[in-house]
Parts: sequence; structure tokens; C-alpha cells
Amino acid sequence: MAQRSSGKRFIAWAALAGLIGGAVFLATAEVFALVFARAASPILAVGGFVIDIVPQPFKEFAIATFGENDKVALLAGLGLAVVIASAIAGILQLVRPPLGVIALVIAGALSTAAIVTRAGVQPLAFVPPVLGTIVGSFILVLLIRRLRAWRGSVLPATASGGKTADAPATPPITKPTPTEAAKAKGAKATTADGTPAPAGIDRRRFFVLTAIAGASAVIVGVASRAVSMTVSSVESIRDALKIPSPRSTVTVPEGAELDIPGLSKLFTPNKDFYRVDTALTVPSIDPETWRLVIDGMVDQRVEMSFQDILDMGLDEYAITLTCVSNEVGGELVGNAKWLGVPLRDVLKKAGVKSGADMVLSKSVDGYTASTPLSALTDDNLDAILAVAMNGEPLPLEHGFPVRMVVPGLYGYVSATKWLTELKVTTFAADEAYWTPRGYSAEAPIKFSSRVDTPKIGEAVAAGKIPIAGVAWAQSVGIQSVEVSIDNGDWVPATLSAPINDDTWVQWFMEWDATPGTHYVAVRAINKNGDLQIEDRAPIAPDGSSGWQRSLVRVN
Ligand SMILES: Nc1nc2c(c(=O)[nH]1)N[C@H]1C(S)=C(S)[C@@H](COP(=O)(O)O)O[C@H]1N2
Ligand SMILES: [Mo]
Repeated sequence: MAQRSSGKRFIAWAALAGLIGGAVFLATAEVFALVFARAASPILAVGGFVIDIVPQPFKEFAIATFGENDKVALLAGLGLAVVIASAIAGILQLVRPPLGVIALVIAGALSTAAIVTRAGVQPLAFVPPVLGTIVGSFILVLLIRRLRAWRGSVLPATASGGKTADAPATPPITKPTPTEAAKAKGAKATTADGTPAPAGIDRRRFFVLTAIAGASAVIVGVASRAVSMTVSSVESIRDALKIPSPRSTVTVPEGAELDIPGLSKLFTPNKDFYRVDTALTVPSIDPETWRLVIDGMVDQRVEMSFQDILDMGLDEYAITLTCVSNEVGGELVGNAKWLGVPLRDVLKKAGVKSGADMVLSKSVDGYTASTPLSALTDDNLDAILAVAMNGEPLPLEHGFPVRMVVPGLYGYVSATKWLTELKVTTFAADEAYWTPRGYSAEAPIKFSSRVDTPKIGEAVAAGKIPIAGVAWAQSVGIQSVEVSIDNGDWVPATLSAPINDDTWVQWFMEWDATPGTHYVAVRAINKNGDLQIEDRAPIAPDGSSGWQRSLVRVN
């Protein structure tokens, strides 16, 4: 009868109680994370841990599927996992106590482990998840106890037997409380005369606590996350930061930027600049307390402050950055003006010992990159520590306050953001973040060319239209770009005036487009006279190759 179906309903309410317990756990941890350690957010720490351990093919799948929203997708997945696990914990706590609390404690222990093993974490970072576990478990126990009381008052015959068997098995609720007393009375009252009134009271007690705990968790959790994200004090420190004028600036020659709709800007605005990193939340580092340590195979360990870097005197450099994950024709490449100091001068301060062949750069978040020492000491290569990007201090997500930029090497082996240490070492002795994850220890950029307009898959009107794009061969320079239409001859495109060999150039060609579907292919030749590699290669282990060929529909 009705009582049987309402028995099932208690399972659903137990799942809700579990959700509330989980939400209270997370909200408590978030609010104490504000006080004790910003990095102590359980979800973010577990997310970071997942990023570090998932197998490479899965990571590539995630980037291919979600693009730069890969982190949002990860968080959504984690959120779903939390919802399911909390609901199960609630049900377990009702039917097999104290398994629900045990499940919550295990989740708490795992997230505490994820938090305290994060790089650069504060010593008290274990406090928020531990407090979260305690408060979350307490609320879960309380809610299930009230639910049990309600169930006992409604289902005296079927469930109260289970209830009395369950209750002693639950250490946290072995001590009788007013709630249990009320529950026992309620059960008797209902059995005796079938009056629903006591059940009404027990039910109300359950829902009042559910509502209060749920609402508090949502308000506290959302508010704490908002505070730690938006009222980032480092963001305002950055806004107020005055970077000294550079001693020299980049000369942009006349004709360096072509005026063609749809063509990439010569300098990629910071807000449009691609972002690739393993940081689930952007590290916020106060330049006042920031230090760069240069150690390893050096004559003397050197520590530099942000001011020490500025005091070396800044120069402006134009360098195009490229990600190893950039597919042929892809968007993970951008050009910027950087203010910085040469890495060779920084390394000179410590004095590099002979025998070293690599610099392992480390980020505050534990990320590392292995850069050949020669790329950082070469007098003819502008490998720099950068403090500014396109006329402003580095944006937080691009490495504030100091990052590396090395022309000619993919970002993962050279462009460490939120830099904290340069360890002079050898490839034999040390390994960077991506090396055991399927990427080469050394990775020069494979020079490439890209069509920006007409956009792939976008129909264009017949008539004279420009085909235009960019091409890059950092540290060598682009000599020419050639275009072939419908497998016809390779025709040289017109190049923009190059700024230097470290930046991309723009190219264009006027095309008399006739109605139909056409095939546009592009390839570059570098200043060594090498032709861009035609053979297709995937991004792993050391960058994609191939000529971009696209279909263009003309109406
Ligand atoms: N700390 C840190 N630095 C990092 C990375 C990272 O994951 N963590 N990713 C690297 C990679 S793979 C690239 S391509 C560049 C991208 O720099 P951007 O995000 O400023 O474009 O940063 C590099 N520096
Ligand atoms: Mo990258």
C-alpha cells in the first residue's frame, strides 16, 4: 500500500541528506580555505591531481573535445561525481550506518591528501578539508537521524524493525537524544492510533534541518569561492604595478601589419592570447614576496626579487609563442611584445658549471620545463624572463609576475609561467612535467603556416578576395609562403614586413574566386631554405607537421 512506496521515498530523502552533507563538507572547506590556505579547496585540489595523473591520450581527447574549456569540463565531471557519491553516502548512512559517514571520511581523507601533496602548499592546508569532513559528517549523521525518526513514525511495521536494528550499529547515534526519544514516541503513537500528527512533526524537523543546512552550504560555499576568485588581492596589486620603461623598444617596420579582414592581428591582444597550462586555478603571486632561485650546477646559488629583475634594466622583445598541441592550422599560437631581461644575464649571476646541459625551470604550482642550456646562453637568441606582455604587467593567467619566453622552442619546454626556480642540471639527471607523459624532452618548434581567411567552412562570395594568414619559424625566420589552389602550381604569396625572425609574418594573395568548391593549400619556406614538412604528424611527441589544406565554398 501507500506505506511501501513511501519507504522508497525515504531512500530518495536519504540521497538528499547525503547531498547536503557533501555540500556542507565542501562549503566548510571553502570558507576555511580563505583563512588558512587558498589552495586548500578540495574540488580544485582533486581536479589538479586528476590533471596530473590522467593518461596522455585522455588529456588529448579532453583538449580535442572541449578545447580551452577542458578545465570547465573537468570541474563539471568532478561536480557530477561529487553529487553521485554524496547521494550514495546518504543512502548508505540510512540503510547501512555508519557506511555513509565512512564514505564521507574517505572522501575527506583523499581530498586532504590531494591538497597537502600539491606543490607550494601552505603548512595549514590540511585544516580546511579536515574541518569540512567533520562538519559534513556531523550534518549527515544529524539529517539521517531525523529521517530515521520520521520513517519510524510513518512505517512502524516495516521499517522500524530495521531502524531498531540499525540504530545500535551506529556509533554516533547510540546515545539517545531528544530526537530519538521523539521518534520512539512518534512510532508508538502512530502504531497505536494511526494519527499522522507525530509523523508530521518528525518530517518537519527533517526538512527544517535540510533546508537550513542546504541553504547555508550554498550561500557559504558560493560566497567563499567568489571571494577567493574575484577579490584577488594580487589582481589589484598587478593593476597598481608600474613597470619601468624599457631601455629599448621593438621597431615595427612599415608594412608589418596588413589590413585584411579576418587576418590575425600582428600582435595578439592579451585577452585573445591562447592559454595552455595545467593550473586549474590561476596562481596568484604577490611580486613583493616573489623570489627566483637559481641553483643546481652553479658556482653560487642566487636569489632574485622582482625588483632585482627590474633593476637589471628591461628591454622590449617581440616573440611568437607556439604550443606543441597546436594542430596544423590551429589557434594555439600568438605573438606579443614582451618586456624582460635576457636569461643568459640571469644565469651569469649564478655562474653555470661545466657539464650542465639543461635548465629545469619550475613554477609555483609544481610545473616544470626542461630547456637546453644552450638555448638560454646563446648570445644570438633572445631567451628572456618576461615581466610584461603587450604593454602591461603579465596577466595572471599568462604567468604573473615572471615567466620565461624562448624563441624557437615550444611553450612546454621553455615558457614556464609563475616561474620560481631555475635549476641548472642535465637531461640525464632531471625530467620535466611532460617528459614522462609522452612528450619529448627537447622540442624545437616545427615552422608552419596557417590560413586565416577565408575561414574553413565559411562560404564566400565569388569575385576577387584575399587569401591570407600567418607563418612562423621562430629564431630562423620565414623566407616565403606559397599557396596552391585546386592542386595547381605553388604561387608565392606577398609577405608583410617582418619585425624579426622570432615573430610570425602575415601573408596574403589575391584570388579570383569562381563559384564552386575549391581546395586551398599553404606551405612556408624558412630562411635556411627548408620547406615546411609535408608529412602529417600528430602533436605528440614533439609537435604537429603537415601542410594545411582547406576546402573553400564560393557562391
Ligand atoms: N607553470 C606553467 N607554465 C607553463 C605551462 C604550464 O602548464 N604551467 N604550460 C606551457 C605551455 S604547454 C605553453 S604552450 C605555454 C603557453 O603560454 P600562454 O598560456 O601564456 O599562452 O606556457 C607554458 N608554461
Ligand atoms: Mo604548450
